[in-house]
Amino acid sequence: RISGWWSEEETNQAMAAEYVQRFHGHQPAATQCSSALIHRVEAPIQLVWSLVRSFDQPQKYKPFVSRCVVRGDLEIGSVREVDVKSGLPATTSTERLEILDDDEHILSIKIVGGDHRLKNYSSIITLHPDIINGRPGTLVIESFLVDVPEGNTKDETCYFVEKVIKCNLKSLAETSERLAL
Ligand code: A9S
Repeated sequence: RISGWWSEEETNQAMAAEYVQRFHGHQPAATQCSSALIHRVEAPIQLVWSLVRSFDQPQKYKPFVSRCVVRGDLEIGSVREVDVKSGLPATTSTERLEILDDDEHILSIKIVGGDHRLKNYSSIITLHPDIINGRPGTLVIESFLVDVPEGNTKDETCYFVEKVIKCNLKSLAETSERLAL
């Protein structure tokens, strides 16, 4: 080991930390919770982004979504009505497109309605080119900010939302890697 040189892993960790710092800095209030999740995908960024950027079709990779209808076109401010599969603590979610940046690969949404308990929920997902096992890959970072519902703790809320996002990112990776075969 040459002192002062970073291993590939250390470099990747440092890069991810830099991206989180730059794109995912939320300032949660005392009654809110926030965190960021990172997932490495063994597929090229263009392919992963084509799934993430489809604001009108989250069901392309989100396992809990049964259908989605968007009013208007994919402009900033467009609103989608998401129907959620049975067995979950919700049936619908109304979500607004806040950022869709095809250059920086940034998508941000705000949940503005629905029969669920996630109030003032906003999320940002960013994609970053990476080399994974010597092949073009994608570093996916998703962060969120949400109110802690009455009767729940910050930890419970964070645990619940992180569980959903982990499922979404795992499914995004599986879908992308299958398409990249
Ligand atoms: O869909 C996302 O990107 C993230 C979340 C946290 C979505 C959560 C959800 O759709 C359920 C999965 C149904 C859980 C909503 C809006 C409320 C829930 O309680």
